[in-house]
Amino acid sequence: MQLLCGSFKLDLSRPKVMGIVNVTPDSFSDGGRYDTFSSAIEHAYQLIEDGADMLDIGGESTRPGAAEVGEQEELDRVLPVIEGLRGISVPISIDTWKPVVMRAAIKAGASMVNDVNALQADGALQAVAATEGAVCLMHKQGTPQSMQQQPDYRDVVSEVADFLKQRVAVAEQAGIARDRIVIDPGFGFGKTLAHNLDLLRELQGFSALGVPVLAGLSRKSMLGAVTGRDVNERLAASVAAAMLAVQRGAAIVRVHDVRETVDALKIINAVNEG
Ligand code: 7PJ
Repeated sequence: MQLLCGSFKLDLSRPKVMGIVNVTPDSFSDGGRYDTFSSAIEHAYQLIEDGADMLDIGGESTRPGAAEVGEQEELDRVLPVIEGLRGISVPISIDTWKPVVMRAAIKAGASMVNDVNALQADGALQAVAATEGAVCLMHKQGTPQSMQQQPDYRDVVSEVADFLKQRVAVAEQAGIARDRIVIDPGFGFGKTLAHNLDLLRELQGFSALGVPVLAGLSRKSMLGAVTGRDVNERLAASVAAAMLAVQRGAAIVRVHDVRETVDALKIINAVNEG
């Protein structure tokens, strides 16, 4: 399977690693805008050196309980970073649900939109359809502000799959070809630990929708709930979860710890291809 991603063609016959680059001011330092910019650029180059196949750049935290960021603030954060990375060897994905940010980011050089809102905002389908970029359609229940308050499903696996199937159809109708679309069950987005574990256990079924599956489990609270570890001590759990996702068909894993994930994937690839 191949993913068309602007001028890139991603070969998904082997799982790919998407490295996370947050362009959000560090609340523990008093660094200004330039600090935020330069540490994001530095981090991006490090992730490429570590073996990232693509980068996911985000200017608004979508973690549970996080505050929304204004459109202009988000643009001011991410555009200089995307422009600053022009010419890098891997595709850049923009993590946003805002159509204005999607359009500007693609114009600045991004070739994929990673939307936790699955292009449901007004104008989002059109923003992606008007480009050659790829898109990741993610499931969530509720908003980042409220989603962990009371996640509720009859059958989480089939409800998430039905939603994604419908969003793929809507995206195709809007003119986004199937070979530009990725789906993601949205671990941690309006899900209890049990829901997240069900989704990971049954992840293979999502491949039946006929588009590549992306899994984002890195450092998430579900891993903390299982291990009792703080967010910065979830490396082993994150790598284990990413490998479980890959073994269940995930084509792309979205991770913070690229180097370690790439090493682990090399073992899987060696065994599978040996
Ligand atoms: C995800 C994401 C995810 C996709 C975030 C975090 C929260 N995009 N953006 N999938 N998670 N596609 O990284 O903990 O799981 S932000």
